[in-house]
Amino acid sequence: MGRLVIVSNRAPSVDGANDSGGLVVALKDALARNGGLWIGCAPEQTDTPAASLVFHHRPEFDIALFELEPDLYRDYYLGYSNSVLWPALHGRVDLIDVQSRYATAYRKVVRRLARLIADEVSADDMIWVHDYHLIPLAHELKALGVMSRIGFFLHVPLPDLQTFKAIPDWQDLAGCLAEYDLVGVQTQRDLGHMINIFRHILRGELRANGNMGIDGREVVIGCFPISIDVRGFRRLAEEGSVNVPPPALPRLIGVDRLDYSKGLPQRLAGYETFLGRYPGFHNKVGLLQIAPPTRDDVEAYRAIRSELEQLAGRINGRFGTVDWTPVQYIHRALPRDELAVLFRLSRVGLVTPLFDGMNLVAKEYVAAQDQNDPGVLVLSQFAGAAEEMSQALIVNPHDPQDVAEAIRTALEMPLGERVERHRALYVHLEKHDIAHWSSTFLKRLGSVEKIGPEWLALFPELQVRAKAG
Ligand code: ADQ
Repeated sequence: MGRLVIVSNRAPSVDGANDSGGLVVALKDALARNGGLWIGCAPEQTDTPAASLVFHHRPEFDIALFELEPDLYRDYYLGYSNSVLWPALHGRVDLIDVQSRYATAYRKVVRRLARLIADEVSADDMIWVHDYHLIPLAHELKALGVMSRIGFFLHVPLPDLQTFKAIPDWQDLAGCLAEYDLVGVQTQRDLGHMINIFRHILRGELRANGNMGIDGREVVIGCFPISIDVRGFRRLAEEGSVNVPPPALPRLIGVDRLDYSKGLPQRLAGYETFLGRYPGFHNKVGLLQIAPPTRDDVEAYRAIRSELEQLAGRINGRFGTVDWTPVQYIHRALPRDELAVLFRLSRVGLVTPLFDGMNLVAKEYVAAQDQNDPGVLVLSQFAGAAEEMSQALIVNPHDPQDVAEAIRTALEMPLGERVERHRALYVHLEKHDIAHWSSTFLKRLGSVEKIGPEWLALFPELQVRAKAG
């Protein structure tokens, strides 16, 4: 049996320092089983990148880093990945910044990476590629004769056909996506979009078994909602909050990367409407918004930062008093254990993205709650998580009145209803945690029909680079 090979833009750190939560937790066991390998970009760029992968050994798996020149990395990562694909996939076609050097860099990086991987993998290894930074990888690997099963998971949304077509290389990109043996997305919503994209752009046919027939091949597609280590996060919140006093006023909390897809200005507008409409809550509630800046080198991200600062200042100026600051705004990332405690001690979790693949904060907020006195989740209908979490208060984040009413409902919700809603959400999450997500995806990928190594032996010409396992 071959190895599991994970490929993502960013690899886990070599010393395990950033393991907590997220993908590493999900994949550690599967990687450890067969001497797995995780391939990702080196954290630092260099003018003289190594001509091969740079290996580091960890007890559970190996990490192989590929090095890139600073200019190439910038055009591939900040350029094509985050100034073309990210806005397009999040429906913000107005923010797409088309530069031909971005697309060139993207394809160059993926092609270079494919060559490094092809030298490393065997036909019976299973390759799992993550996210929009690396969409053409299967195409490049197959061109090099790699025979392994290759799966892809898109963490962000897949938009509808018309929005997808705003990406300058849309036909090409759809073709690249269809070269994977398995393509996974977060939600039924995105699965529907994928079927439409394959149908209209590639003349794909939906088969009775749910797969797509494209160009004489069968592409397995599926919806695999990502989750968190639910029990682990609950423990973190429980243990961390012993002896921590609750906040002086009931707290609303928002935790997000500072990104235009997260709907932060709209959230503040909803809170402002709430305060304007319900003066009885003045001095009786506070909003804590934690939003560390990301991708600061991209103009759209600088703009959202100053917009948010202005809005928070306006609300505090309009409603604040000497003793009361309605919005507390922190620009830093906080350690996971601190976040878990803050979630547990907040009466309302505000998760109101305009478009989000899943949104793990929604799941972390629920996992962190005290089941005997839980808080209430206010969740955008446009977060992937809304498909699974219908017991949250579902809102339209574009409508400040709707958000304001949900905040009031959440603050006034009786204990019995809070407990009931939370129980339903928690029971679902506990069953559908991150381990469930990764094992479902890998089982599906493992069951994809491929030519086995015994057949390869009979056709040596197929083994261009498929070294014996
Ligand atoms: P993101 O957009 O980064 O990821 P989200 O799911 O909201 O995703 O959060 C990711 C993690 O970052 C969470 O664990 C959260 O606690 C942490 N985080 C956010 N803000 C933080 C802060 N201020 N301090 C510390 N930690 C913070 C993409 C997609 C999502 C999808 C995930 C996983 O955009 O839709 O859910 O991948 O697939």
